[in-house]
Order: sequence, then C-alpha cells, then structure tokens
Amino acid sequence: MSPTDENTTVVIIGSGVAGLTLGNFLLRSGIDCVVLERQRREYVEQRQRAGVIDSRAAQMFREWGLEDRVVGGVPFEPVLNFRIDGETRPFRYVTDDLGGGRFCPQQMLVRNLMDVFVGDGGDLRFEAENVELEDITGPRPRVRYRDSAGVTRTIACDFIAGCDGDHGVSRASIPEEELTRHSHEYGYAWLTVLADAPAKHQSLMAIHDRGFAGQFARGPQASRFYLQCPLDTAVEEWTDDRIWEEIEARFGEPVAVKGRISSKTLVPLRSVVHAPMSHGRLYLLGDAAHIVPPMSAKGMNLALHDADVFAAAVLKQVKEQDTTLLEAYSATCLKHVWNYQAFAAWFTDLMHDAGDVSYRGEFRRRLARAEFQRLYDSETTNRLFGEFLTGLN
Ligand code: RFL
Repeated sequence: MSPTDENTTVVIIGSGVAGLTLGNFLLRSGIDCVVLERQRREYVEQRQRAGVIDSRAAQMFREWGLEDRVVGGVPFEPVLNFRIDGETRPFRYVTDDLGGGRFCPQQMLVRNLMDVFVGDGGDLRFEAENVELEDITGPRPRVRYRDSAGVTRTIACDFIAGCDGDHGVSRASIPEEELTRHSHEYGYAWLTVLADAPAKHQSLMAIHDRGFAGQFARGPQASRFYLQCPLDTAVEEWTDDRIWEEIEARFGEPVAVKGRISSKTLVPLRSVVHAPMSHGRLYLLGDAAHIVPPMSAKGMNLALHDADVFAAAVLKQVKEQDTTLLEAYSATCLKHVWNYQAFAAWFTDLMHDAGDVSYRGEFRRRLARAEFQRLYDSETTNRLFGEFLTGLN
C-alpha cells in the first residue's frame, strides 16, 4: 500500500446538497467518509439555485439533530400568489403540517452544511480532479483522483455515493445496459434571471397568454425571475429591457425596482429518472439519478430525501450487519421520486398549458384553467396540493 492509498467506509462524490447532507448524517453516526468535490470551495458556496426546503426535509434535519445548525432562511407561508391574466389570486392551502418548510436559498444550506461538516471534523477535499470509479461491483471498490497538489490518490471503500449531479462521473461509470433512462421534454425552456429587485411576496406566479412568469424572493433585496420561452431562443436575444417588458406584461403590473440583472440562463424543462439507482456498491443520489422541472421546487428536496434513505441504510449495514435497507434503496427512492415526478409534471403542465396556447392548444388551455379553478373550489384538491408542496404526501 503506498502512502497515497487510503481506506474509508463511504466515498461521497460531489459536495452539493445530497453529498454534504449524507456526509453530515454519516459523520454524526460515527461512520467514516470522504467527500470529493471537483470545484473550489468558493464556487460551491456561491452557486445560486433552489430556494425552498419543504417541511419533510426540515423535519428530516430535525430528526438527525441538525435543523438548528443548517436550515436557515425564513418560514414558508402556506400561500402561493398567482397573477392570472393580470389579476391577483392568492391561494392559501390547508395543511395539518406544523410548519418547518423554509425559504432557504440552496447556497445558504450548502454553506451551513459545509461549515458543520468541516467544523465537526469531516473530510472534505476540493479540487479533486479526474475522479474515476474502479471495481464498483466488487467487495471493495476504489475511487482514484488527482488532488489539488497534483498527486494521484486511491481510496478503497465499502460504498460509493454518487452525488455529483446530472453531468457527473458516477452515473457514467455504470455500463449503459444496466440503466434505463426515462425522460420527458416539456417543449419549452425557462429564462432564469437573477436581479437586484426586492420581491413583494415570497413567490409570485403568473399565468398569461404570453406564457408563464415567476418571481421568487432571494433574500430581501434580490429576486429570481423565470420566463417561459421557446427552446430555440438564445440568451443574447433577451436584453434587460426586453426582460423587464415581458415581466411587466405577464404580471400585468409595473415592476417597482428594476435593478441590476446579474445573471441570465436558459433551462429547458425536462423530467428524467435513471433506474435502478444503484449498481454494485455504487449508489446514485439526487440529480445524478433524477431531474424534476424547477416549477415543482422539488429537485433539492428529492436529493435530501435520497440522502436520508441512504444514510439510514448504511447505518443499518454498518451497525447491525443488516443489508435489507441497502438492497431496498433504489426501490424506496424511486417510489418517492415517481410520486413527485407526477406532481411536478402535473403542476408544470397546469401552469404552462393555462397560458400560451401556441404549445398545446386551446383544449389543453381550458382543461388547465378548470383544474386551476378546482384548487380554489375543492378542499380535497387544495389539501392534496398542500401535501405535495410540504413534501408530506
Ligand atoms: P448538485 O447540487 O448539482 O451537486 C453536485 C456536486 O457534484 C460536483 N461534481 C463533481 N465532484 C467530483 N467529481 C466530479 N466528476 C463531479 N462532477 C460534479 C459538482 O461540482 C457539485 O458540487 O447536485 P445534488 O446534490 O444532487 O442536488 C440537486 C439540486 O442541486 C437540484 O436538484 C436543485 O438545484 C434543483 N432546483 C430546485 N430544487 C428545489 O428543491 N427547489 C427549488 O426551488 C429549485 N429551483 C433548481 C431550481 C434548479 C435550477 N437549475 C439550475 C436547473 C432552480 C433552478 C434554476
């Protein structure tokens, strides 16, 4: 064994929400792990993305004894603010949930998870390049990488947790014939815009003939805006003036502060599930295994769910030599994932079909409007919607 060969129980690839949450759960349970991250710390800490931790996820952190230390932000109010054809229609959902859901920017959660992990003695290695997985179906797989000093290292382990997102190396290490990719393209994209513009509400969503628009608070002074747009549009076509004009048209009201726009990106809306979520001793978590359209605000929450299930399964195996939870890992997660894919697809279709008819036509528009109205008219529908928003279905 050379000095660059090491041993651990779990190698976690990727320090996003899934990887860091898993790392913290294992560390608290006395299980050795090493987290390998390709990027620099500053990059990971600042990556802007999701904004909602649902009640289920908050409860999960509570159960692992971490809620106070990692969940920040402000409580999520059980109200969604809709603007329908320029008219305000707040929707308050009925819920038995005692709260816990938060508007907590993803980078705040990631920063807190990182501080707690490193502060409690966790082993987190940034700028890990050329990560390669070896012998994943054998009894003792290995992960090889080049560290920030350019030294090649090898870590042997019991399990590998692939938490490296949709473009990572983990899923790509599984032979193609062992995985099935189920996917659905929605046929449009979102232009996502980050601007120095305070939001009046935590969330505001517009249904309009010109297409969907959304505004979500990102702290007291900034908002993330979303605009439905065709797949073949280019970011360069969206000047700041055009963006503000389109936001005002779709919301049907002027934007009070049109501050600096700091980023514009295009996200094609799609749903993807890779099954099974494990191969040999490699387990996939979060975006590495599934993508939900951002309309649902569930991507990060699904990643957190996977981390919860996997940590409990490893614990059971290490402490009790009982592999049943590990064997059930993929099936357990996929059941949950498909349930939330169904919710995400339904909500995405509803919000988009009800607006711009050029994608799915007038018939779908009327169906979507009827379904939307049902949210207000039927307490049963309202409750079910609330269950999904809180993550408790
Ligand atoms: P992440 O967060 O992408 O982390 C993966 C990490 O792996 C690293 N990595 C590697 N490390 C080592 N070696 C390699 N070869 C590696 N390749 C990659 C990466 O650098 C990174 O640090 O995946 P994870 O942990 O699975 O978490 C998933 C969530 O980030 C994602 O689902 C959400 O951001 C989705 N999402 C939302 N989810 C919500 O729950 N609520 C929301 O409101 C919400 N809004 C959104 C979103 C995603 C968006 N985008 C960017 C598509 C809004 C947007 C615009």
